[in-house]
Amino acid sequence: MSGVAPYEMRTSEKRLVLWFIGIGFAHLAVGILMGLLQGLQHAGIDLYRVVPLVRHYYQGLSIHGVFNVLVFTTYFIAGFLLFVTGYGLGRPLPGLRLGWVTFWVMTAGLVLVDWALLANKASVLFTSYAPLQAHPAYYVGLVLVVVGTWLLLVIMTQAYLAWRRENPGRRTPLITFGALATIFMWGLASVGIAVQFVGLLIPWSLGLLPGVDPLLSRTLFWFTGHPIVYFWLLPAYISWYFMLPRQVGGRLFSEPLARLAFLLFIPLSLPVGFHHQYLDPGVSVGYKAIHGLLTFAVFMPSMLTAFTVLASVETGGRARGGRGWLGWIGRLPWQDPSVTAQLLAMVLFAFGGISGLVNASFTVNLVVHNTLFVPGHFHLTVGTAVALTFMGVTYWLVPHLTGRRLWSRKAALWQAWLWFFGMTLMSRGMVWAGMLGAPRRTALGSAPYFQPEWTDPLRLAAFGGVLLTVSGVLFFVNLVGTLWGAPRGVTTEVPVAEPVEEGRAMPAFLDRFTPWVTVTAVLVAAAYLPTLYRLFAEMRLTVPGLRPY
Ligand code: HAS
Ligand code: CU
Repeated sequence: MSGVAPYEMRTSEKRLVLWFIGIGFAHLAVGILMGLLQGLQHAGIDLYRVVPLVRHYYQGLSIHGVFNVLVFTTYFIAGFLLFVTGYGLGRPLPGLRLGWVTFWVMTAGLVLVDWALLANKASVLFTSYAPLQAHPAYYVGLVLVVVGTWLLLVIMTQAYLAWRRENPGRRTPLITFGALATIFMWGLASVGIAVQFVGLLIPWSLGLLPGVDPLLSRTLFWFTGHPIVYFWLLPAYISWYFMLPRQVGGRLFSEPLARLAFLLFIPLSLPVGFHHQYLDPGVSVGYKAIHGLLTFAVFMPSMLTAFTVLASVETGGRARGGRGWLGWIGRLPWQDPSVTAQLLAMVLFAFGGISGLVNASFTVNLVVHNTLFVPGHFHLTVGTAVALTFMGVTYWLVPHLTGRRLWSRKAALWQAWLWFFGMTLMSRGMVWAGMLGAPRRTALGSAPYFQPEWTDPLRLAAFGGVLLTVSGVLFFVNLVGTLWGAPRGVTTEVPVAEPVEEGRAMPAFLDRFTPWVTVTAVLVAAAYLPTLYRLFAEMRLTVPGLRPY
């Protein structure tokens, strides 16, 4: 039996979760505003002189990337994983005090990051691409945020082991199982940037190293930089697999398939980082090809997800009276904004996945690499599958945590649809411009080489960006209204789905992490060690830091 008994978290735990989520969304609000400025700049409307917060496109782009994909995601995920771990295990978290320590370590780091970005001392984009050089405070701040995620790993492991001792022989409750797979994968993945920041970037920015080796720095970055996308995605999958089916009145279609998908992400997320470096010199073609093949392997657990989640949602549509091949879709509770946001997030994720395959294909990557095609891809994945799902989750989670009603259901529904249409137009524009050769990470609106055929796609993208901004405003007004203005005393249930076949026999390795973590270590060593060994052996710390903006 993998079901979850209703459990009421302690107020202190709820407060911690709320703080994580609140700080995450506050950063997203600023990040979205920066996105609007970029979109308009591309379409020839330059507002950087008007908005006093930022000086130029590259500062705005750095804030946009860091706030949206590093700060918002990490903070929301920290709150959400703590929540599902405690709720799923049905017991108080043993490490609540450590939870607050985690929060303060991360937030101390965040203050440094915010300062450096807003003071234009860290306009190095979210990838920290050396030889662009930031103020040391920026790198130290990000390291503290990562240390925070390791403390989270400690808390969740403690909670899990305590639960195992109390419940010998029971299967790990599904939501907690998903959270553990996420954090174990991240624990392994984060080693790359830890080495990069502590070993290279911090001493270099402090002047303790004569220069930096850009290739080594990038390789360490992508060691973490690819799996980080699954650190963002898997919490959304926790909701799609184990919560959404309940919200639509259905059940999880297959428990073993769901567990298998989460477990496969542990070994397959990591050994694929070279698909970001197909065009980098200094990594052998053979290893690039191996990472390319493994990228097609990590595509698979998402295909399993597409099948299992769709089948689960279908059980809901049919239970609500849906008939025929597609009739069940109309019967889904589309008036529930939490459901609508997540279903729309899935629809766009299908296109995000397809564009990922384009990127992943070794030779086709030549055409799209460093063009706007890539931002077109990741606004469908992290910008929609993840962000819109987190917003959908917020529509029940914040009412649950605060005991207040959602301030406006109608505004939430508008928000979800506007995000969907806005992102459809924006990413279509970006993908189109990218295929016409428009570069990414570039202030195109003032580029002397601007091509006339980029005008239409960039206008389309900017229009989509305006719709997204309106959607963002609706979201934040609703969030603030729910936190401070909505009626109190309302109970909101935590949706936890039961599998179609409860208690069905299942191989033990589908409820164990150690074998999967071991396989990961072997696979990663085979895929990375020879290249890393050579790069370290041939390391040349000669390139000086650049601060062009
Ligand atoms: Fe990616 C670049 C390949 C997934 C994010 N990716 C990026 C960058 C980001 C990013 C941020 O191989 C840019 C980094 C930078 O700044 O340079 N990506 C892939 C592949 C996948 C993939 C193969 N990416 C993601 C996810 C992300 C993300 C997830 C964030 C969360 N990506 C690449 C490559 C590059 C890259 C190259 C480098 C490009 C370059 O040249 O620089 C796969 O994991 C995708 C698998 C997804 C699927 C879709 C499954 C669909 C589902 C929904 C089903 C529901 C339906 C509707 C149909 C197979 C689960 C139901 C609805 C009803 C109404 C009933
Ligand atoms: Cu990747």
